[in-house]
Amino acid sequence: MNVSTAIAEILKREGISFLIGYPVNPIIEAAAEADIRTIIVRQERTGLHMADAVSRVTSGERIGVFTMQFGPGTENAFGGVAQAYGDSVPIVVLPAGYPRTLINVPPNFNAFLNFQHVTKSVEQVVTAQTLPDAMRRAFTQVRNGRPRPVMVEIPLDLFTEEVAEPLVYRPAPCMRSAPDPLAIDEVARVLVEAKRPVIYAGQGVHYAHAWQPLRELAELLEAPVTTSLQGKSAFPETHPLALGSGGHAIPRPVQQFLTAADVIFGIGCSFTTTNYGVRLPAGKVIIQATLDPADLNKDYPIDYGLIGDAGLTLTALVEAVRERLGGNPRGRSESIAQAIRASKDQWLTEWMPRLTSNEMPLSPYRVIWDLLHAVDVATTIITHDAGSPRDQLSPFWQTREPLTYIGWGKTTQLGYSLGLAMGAKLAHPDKLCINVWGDAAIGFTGMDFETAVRERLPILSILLNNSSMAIELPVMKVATEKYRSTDISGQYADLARALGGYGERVSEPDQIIPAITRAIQRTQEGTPALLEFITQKELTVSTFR
Ligand SMILES: Cc1ncc(C[n+]2csc(CCOP(=O)(O)OP(=O)(O)O)c2C)c(N)n1
Ligand SMILES: [Mg+2]
Repeated sequence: MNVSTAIAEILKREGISFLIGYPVNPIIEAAAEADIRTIIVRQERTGLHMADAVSRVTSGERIGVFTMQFGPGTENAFGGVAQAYGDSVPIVVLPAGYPRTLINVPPNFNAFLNFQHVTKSVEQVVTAQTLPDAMRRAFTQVRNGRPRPVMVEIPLDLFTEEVAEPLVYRPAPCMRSAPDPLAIDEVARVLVEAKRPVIYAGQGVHYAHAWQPLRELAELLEAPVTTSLQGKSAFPETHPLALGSGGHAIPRPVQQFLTAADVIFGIGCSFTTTNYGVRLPAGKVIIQATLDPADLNKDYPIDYGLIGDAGLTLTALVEAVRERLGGNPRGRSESIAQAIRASKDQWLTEWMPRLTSNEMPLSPYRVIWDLLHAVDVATTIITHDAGSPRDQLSPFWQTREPLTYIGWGKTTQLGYSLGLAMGAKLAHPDKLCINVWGDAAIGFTGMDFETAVRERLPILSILLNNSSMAIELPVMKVATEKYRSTDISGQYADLARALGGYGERVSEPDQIIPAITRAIQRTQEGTPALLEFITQKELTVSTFR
C-alpha cells in the first residue's frame, strides 16, 4: 500500500471517522476510499476550528484531524493551529510538504520549521517506511500529557511510495499519571484547614472527565467553585456552590469570593495571565494541580503543587479530605450557598434592565437573556466569538451539563466560533450547537456558513450586528471620528440565505424569542440558521477590574 492509503488505514485504526480538509492532499482521496467521511471547508482556518471542536467536546476521545496542501494551504492554516495551541486543544494536522527535492529550498514554506512554536510535536517524514512510526509518535503525543496540536508533514512525492505490508500499526495508548500521595495528603490538610477555600476549575477537568469528583470535593469541603473560560461547564453553574465562570467579564460572586478566599485551589488549570481570565488577588495561599509541569508555578508563585491527571488528583483528594473530615461535611454549605445567592441576586438585579431591555436597537444582553430562556440549556453547546459577544455571553450563560460551553481566549481569533459550532455539531448531531458572534467576526469566516449548509451541519448562528467593531471604540476614538475606522456594514441574514441557509433579521425585542424558535425549527429540519440581531454598540461589561 502507498503512503496515503497507509495514512487512511492508520486513521481508521485510531478511530477517526471524519477527516476535515482542503485540497489538494492525497489523504483526502485515500480517506474517502476507506469510508472515512471527508469534509471540505472554504478555508483552512475554519477546518482547523472544526477539528478543534471535535476534540474539545469529546474530551479528546475523538481527535479532530485536518489535512491540507503544501504551500498556501499550510501557510493559511497557521491561525487555526496557533489558536488550538493557545487554548491547548489536541488535534492532528497532516499537511503535505513540497516534494523532497524542494522542501528545504527557499522560498518554499516548510511546515516542520514554521510550526515549531505552535505545536506539541511536528515531524517531517522523509521515507515511506518511517510513516507508521511518525504517525504513532504523533497520536501518542496528542493522546497523552498536555493536550495540544501535533503535526506530521508529508512531502508530496512520498504519498505514492510503498509502505511494507501488512501495515504494522497499533492505536496509541492513553495513559494517566497520578500525583505524589504525600503531596495529596498535604493539600488535603491545607484544604480542610482553610476557612474560605475557593475551587478554580480549568479545562483539565473536562479532558479527565473529572466532573463528578470535582463536585464531590466541592460538596465535601463546602467550597464555592469558579472555572476558567475554558473550564466553563465543568461544574453545574446552577449548583448552590457555583460562583460562575471567570474571564474578562465575570459574575459578581466570582470577584467577591476570590477576594475573600484564604486558599485558592486550582485544578486542571494553568492560571495563565490573560485578558480572558480572572486575576488572582494577592495574599492568597495558592494550590495548583495541573497535568503539565511547564504550567506549575508559572504566572503565580504557588504554595502547593500537584502534578497529574485531574481525575486521579480529585479522586485522591476526595478520599483524603473525607478521611480528615471523618466522612462528613461540616455544615458550612447552607450559609455559603446563601451568600452566593445573595451576591448573584444583587448582581442580576443590577443587570436586569439590560437583560430585559425593550430598547431598539436591541441590547445584546436582551438577546442573550432571551436565548438562554428559549433553548434547552442542558442539550445545547454554545460558544462565543472574540469581541464584545464573549464578554456579553459568558457571565450570563448558566451551564448545567459538562462540555456544553466552549470557552476560549488564550488567543482570540475573530471568526473562531463558527468552526467551533460546526465541529460540535459534527461530533454531537443531537445537540443544538450555537455560536454567538459580532459583525467583525463574521467578516473573517462567514463564507464557511456555506460549508455548514453543504455538509448538513445545522448550527444556529446568533449574529449581533451593531455595524461596528464596538469593543474598539474606546481605543480608536480619533480614527472613528475622522475616518469612521470602526464602522462596518453588511446584510448578514441575506448572506445566510444566499449561501443556502435560513436567515432572518430581527430588530424588535418581542421578535427575539419567536425568531429563535423558528430558527431552531429550521436546524431540526437540517438547515443551518443565522439570526441577525440589530444591536446597540453596547460597551458596558460585567467586569470588576
Ligand atoms: C484575527 C483577529 N484580529 C483582531 C482581533 C482584535 N479584535 C478583537 S474584537 C475586535 C472587533 C470586534 O467587533 P465585533 O465582532 O463586531 O464585536 P462588537 O465588539 O462590535 O460587538 C477586534 C478587531 C482579533 N480578536 N482577532
Ligand atoms: Mg460589531
